[in-house]
Amino acid sequence: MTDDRIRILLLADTHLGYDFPVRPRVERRRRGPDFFNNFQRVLDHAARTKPDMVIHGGDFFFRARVPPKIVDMSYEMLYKFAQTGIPTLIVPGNHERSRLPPSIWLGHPNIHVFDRPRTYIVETANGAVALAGFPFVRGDLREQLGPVIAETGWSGISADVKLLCMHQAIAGAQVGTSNYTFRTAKDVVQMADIPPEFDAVLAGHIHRAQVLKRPRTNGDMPVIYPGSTERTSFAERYEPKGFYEIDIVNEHGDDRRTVEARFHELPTRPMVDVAIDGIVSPDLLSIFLRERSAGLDADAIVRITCENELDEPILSRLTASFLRSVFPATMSVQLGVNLYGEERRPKRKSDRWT
Ligand SMILES: [Mn+2]
Repeated sequence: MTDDRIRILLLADTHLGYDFPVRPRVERRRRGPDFFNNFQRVLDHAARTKPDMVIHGGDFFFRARVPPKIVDMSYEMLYKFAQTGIPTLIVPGNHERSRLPPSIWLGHPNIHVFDRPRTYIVETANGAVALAGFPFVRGDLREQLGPVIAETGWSGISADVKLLCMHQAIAGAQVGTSNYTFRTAKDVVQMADIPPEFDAVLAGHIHRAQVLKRPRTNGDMPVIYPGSTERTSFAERYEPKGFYEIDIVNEHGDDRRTVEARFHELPTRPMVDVAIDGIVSPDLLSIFLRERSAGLDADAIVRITCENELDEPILSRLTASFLRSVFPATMSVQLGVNLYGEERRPKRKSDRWT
């Protein structure tokens, strides 16, 4: 490794606060701590390896209104990390409705939020990096995107490296177990609308880690999604979770820079489906589920699904307390939407994944 590279750690979609009730009514294995643990693992890695900056691509929290305790826990982790002196930039995502809850914790001089379209400059030993970014933009991007990118002021700023940070779906991004691909919908960023002068796009919103390419005459521009740091739904059950270490290398001594991205995987608990066959008799349901759970990882996240329509006597037994009584306390158990028919499914296919 040479010394003239600019090193960036990129993470996104931490969804802090997910399944983390402040005053839980029932004792059961929650997924909330998994999300905090992986966020802490990323910060620990960064504190050890000391990149020039850390960028969070958005969906820091799991939703817009977060209990003050969750806000404080999350920001305190961020604040402690900022004490290392490493600049940390955050793009507000759709889950926080394009705006992070205000707090004195965010006032740390090393924490920078893209609270509006703007460009931050981070000076490194190997050059100045201009980071243009904007909070998540809802709805039709065909008219909005150009002006929003222009509003960051990126074109008037001189720097050695220019990066564009956003929390949006970009054409070509894939999600889900059947590889749903975002293409031409009006809320999808089209590659041609990304100014070719940027060295790379660093993005959140898509929960599967992937690197896309924006074609250019002088070499493709990488568009990097680190994905979520934990699985937010069963649609992500086969995806490795983690973050990217990105090196920007000035190999040729001229204006051309090479962008290298290495994925670091984080530990996650396995997600498994346990299907109930419609022919299981209600009296044997607990034995059936106990047998199924015996073969699973002790930390499994279990989803109960059905292979065919279930009768009312079976459905009425599938209560939360029943499930807690048959599955080990170390597992998290949830009911799949297919148990209840169509009406509870999300309206849009892509809504499930971001
Ligand atoms: Mn997200």
